[in-house]
Amino acid sequence: MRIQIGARLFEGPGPFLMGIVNVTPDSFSDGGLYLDPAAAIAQGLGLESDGAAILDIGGESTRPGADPVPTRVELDRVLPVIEGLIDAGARAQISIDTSKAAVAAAALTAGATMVNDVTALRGDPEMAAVVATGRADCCLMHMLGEPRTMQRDPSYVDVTDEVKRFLVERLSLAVTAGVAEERILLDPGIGFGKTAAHNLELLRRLAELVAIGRPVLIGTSRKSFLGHLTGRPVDQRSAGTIATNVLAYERGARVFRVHDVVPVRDALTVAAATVRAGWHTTTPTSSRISTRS
Ligand code: PMM
Repeated sequence: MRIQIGARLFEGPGPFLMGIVNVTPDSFSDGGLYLDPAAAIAQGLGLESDGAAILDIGGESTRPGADPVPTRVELDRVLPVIEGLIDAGARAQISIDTSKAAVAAAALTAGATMVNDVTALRGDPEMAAVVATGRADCCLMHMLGEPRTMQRDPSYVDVTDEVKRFLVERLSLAVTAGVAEERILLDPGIGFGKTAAHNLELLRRLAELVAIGRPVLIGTSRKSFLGHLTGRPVDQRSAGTIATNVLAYERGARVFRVHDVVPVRDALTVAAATVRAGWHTTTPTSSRISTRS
C-alpha cells in the first residue's frame, strides 16, 4: 500500500535531499547517462540508498537553449522509470519534473506523489487542476522567460524582490486553483533566467524567500555559475555545490536538489548539527521519511 504523505514530509527539521534522475539525452550534466530505463532505475535506487528522500524524475531538459520535447517522448522516457522504481520497492517520494499536465497526470497515476514544475503552473493550463485533483505535492519555481531563451541577458531591478513577488503570486494562484497550501514548496530557480550575480544575490538573501512561509527548495547542483566562480568543468563542481547548499540551509532552505547525494548529505548533516545541536544524532537524514509500506 502506498501512503500519501503530503505535508508530513516537511514536519521534520530537514534537510531533505532530492536526488536527480534525468532521463534525457541532453541535460547539461548527466544528459544521456540514464536514457535506458534500467540505468535510470538503478540510479534512482542508488540515490535513495545514499539518503535521497525524494527522487526527481525528468524527461525534458531545461538547460539553457533546450527545445521542448513532444508529450509522447517525455512519457516514454519517464513512465518506465517511475513504474520500475515502484516495482523495485522504492521508498523515496517520487517527483515528476515536468511542465506538461498530461505527463504529470500519468506520472501521478504511476505512483509519483510530487510535481516539480519549473514554470510554476504557467506552462500548461491544465496543470493546476492535475496537481489539485491528484493531491500531489508541488514545487513552484521561478523562471524568467523559457529555457530556449532565458539566459539571453536576463535583467532585474531587484532580483530577490521580483522572485519573491512572483512566488507569492504563484502560491496564491495555486491555492485558489485548489492545491493545498501545505503541499507547496517554493524555489527561486537558480540559473533559470539569471546571471551568476543574480544567483549569488538570491542565495545571499534566501531568508527573504523563506519568510514567505513555505519550505524552500534549492537547486544549485553543478550549475554554470559554480563553473564561472571556480573555473571547474561540470563534473568537478561538487565543492561549489556543497558550499551553496550549506549556505542555503543556514539561510532556511530545507530541500536540496542534487546529482550527488552523499557529499551534500554529509555536509548538510554537519551543518544541521551545528545549527540545531542534537537532532541529527537520533534521526539520520536517510531514514527519516517512510513514504510507502
Ligand atoms: N534545475 C534543473 C531542472 N529542474 N527543478 C527545480 N525545482 N529547481 C531547479 O533548480 C531545477 C529543476 C536543471 O538542472 P538539471 O538539468 O541538472 O536537472
